[in-house]
Amino acid sequence: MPRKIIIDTDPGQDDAVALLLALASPEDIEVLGITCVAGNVPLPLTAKNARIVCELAGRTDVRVFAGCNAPLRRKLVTAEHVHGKTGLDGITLPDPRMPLQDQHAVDVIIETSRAEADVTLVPIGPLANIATALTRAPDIAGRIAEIVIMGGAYFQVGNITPTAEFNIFVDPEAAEIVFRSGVKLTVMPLDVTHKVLTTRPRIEALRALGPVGEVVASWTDFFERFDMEKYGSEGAPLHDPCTIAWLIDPTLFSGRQINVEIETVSDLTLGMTVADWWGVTDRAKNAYFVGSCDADGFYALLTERLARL
Ligand SMILES: [Ca+2]
Repeated sequence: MPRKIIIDTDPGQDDAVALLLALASPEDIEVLGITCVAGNVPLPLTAKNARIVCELAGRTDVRVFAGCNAPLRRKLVTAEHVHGKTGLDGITLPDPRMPLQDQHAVDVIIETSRAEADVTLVPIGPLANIATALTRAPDIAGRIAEIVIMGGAYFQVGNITPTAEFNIFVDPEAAEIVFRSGVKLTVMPLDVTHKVLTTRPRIEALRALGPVGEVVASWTDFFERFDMEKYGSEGAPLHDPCTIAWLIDPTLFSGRQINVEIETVSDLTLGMTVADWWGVTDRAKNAYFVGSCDADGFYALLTERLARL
């Protein structure tokens, strides 16, 4: 039976690859809906980009919803410096023709979690939609099968500040609500995504797939310039697709069940995921925090699945 998921997203080129991987994998994943949030770029663009990606995948049947246009209590911070002005810079794709659904993303998350047994939420942007749903409808915490998050960092520390990863930094109060919700959590922090690098051979294999692979390669070509300059590595991390790859084949990844708390007060370390990797506190373990990945296996899976589109 495929896992029923809602992808909560702020596309973003790496979000787009995560969406494509999910939509290309119907035997493993049933996408009940795509809920959009403000993050990498403002909400009107993330809601547009999600539909561009659905149309690229030939999946105009998937329903796309807009959600929170700002973090719970803070001004939105965006990341055009990484993703470009549109969020999907690197190649120009047609404007979407499929409609944005009328319903608010938060209502969709609540209604779907109540209606379906065992829904998995996959947030790959800031956590405003998920936190708002959990706050407004606390009963859904006991019904959600799992939340699989791209966010946070411990050994890699931070990417938007010296100590914080972007998704958590943008909305630390929302992250705190999610990490304290009691729902089963799996977290893909920078510690793992920085091991999933867009090396030349991996990207050329994707580019050779045809039109969809060429689009993906154009996206990674665009954002890896920024990351390679920043990190001096061979290729850039491909963050968000780690969540979907984990749902398809968890044996590619390994991590630890640990306590993770979110810093919401300090100016210096705001949005830090304080991860008790070494078990030095007796705080309750609340998250499976992933630390490593078979990167070649990840790219083999991604290439095999995107070849279907
Ligand atoms: Ca994202």
